[in-house]
Amino acid sequence: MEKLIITCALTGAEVTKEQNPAVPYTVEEMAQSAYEAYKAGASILHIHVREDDGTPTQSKERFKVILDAIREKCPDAILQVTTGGAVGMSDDERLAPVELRPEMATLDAGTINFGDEVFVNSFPSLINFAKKMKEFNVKPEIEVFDRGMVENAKRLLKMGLLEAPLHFDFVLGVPSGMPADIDSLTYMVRSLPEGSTWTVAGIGRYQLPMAVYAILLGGHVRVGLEDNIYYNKGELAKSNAQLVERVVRIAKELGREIATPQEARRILNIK
Ligand code: KMH
Ligand code: ZN
Repeated sequence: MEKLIITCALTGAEVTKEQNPAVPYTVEEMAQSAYEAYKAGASILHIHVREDDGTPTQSKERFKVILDAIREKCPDAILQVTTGGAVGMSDDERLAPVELRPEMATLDAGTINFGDEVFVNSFPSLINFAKKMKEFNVKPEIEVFDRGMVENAKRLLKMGLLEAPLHFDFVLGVPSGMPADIDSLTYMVRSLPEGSTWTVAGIGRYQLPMAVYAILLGGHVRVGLEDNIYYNKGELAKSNAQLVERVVRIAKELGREIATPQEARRILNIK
């Protein structure tokens, strides 16, 4: 089995400091939280940015400042920008940080109910996102919330807009999406094109069990406050690093070593 790539999803667009004071907003908070997660063992940092008051933004300028601040503290970490942004943003707005040529960006592979809102990703939009990432030489992490989204990725691959080997993130446990259980996870894994890599992000209380399944199945793991603000039932996570540290401990106990950023680049075929 390959070494384990741990992605830390630092802040997202939905969770707030009111829910958990450890959710980072400011440049300094983002850089510090990224540094702690990286030191704990995260080789990929999944990055949304916020204004100082917590408002999500896809501003290229704000992204640049935050990416630079993170790079200064974590020089070899793989920085993965979100193009999901927050529900309701336009495609152009969402795509802005790709122009900074980060090593990776997310590509949300379909439309889904998201709380009481709809996270819209039409197929023409997917074409647009894939083209932009190809143009700027950014490796997509294909975010799939449901099984049909894998089919969208296969269509893009056939159209030559994505390049194999593909890398997927199964986001499991969003109330209207694929449930976070072992049957769903193995079904998703079986559906992938040959040679693909995958990670799993269990939402909320599913974060830990999904991570353990991925460690055992040879996949990779995403944890972080974006997806889950708790450490245990009723106990808030103290930091992003605390969530990463637990995955590192469990992986080591199970005989799975942790990938460095350089090893993660090789595993994901990032040039
Ligand atoms: N904030 C969600 C609407 C991504 O980063 O690509 C979408 C999201 C996925 O967070
Ligand atoms: Zn995200």
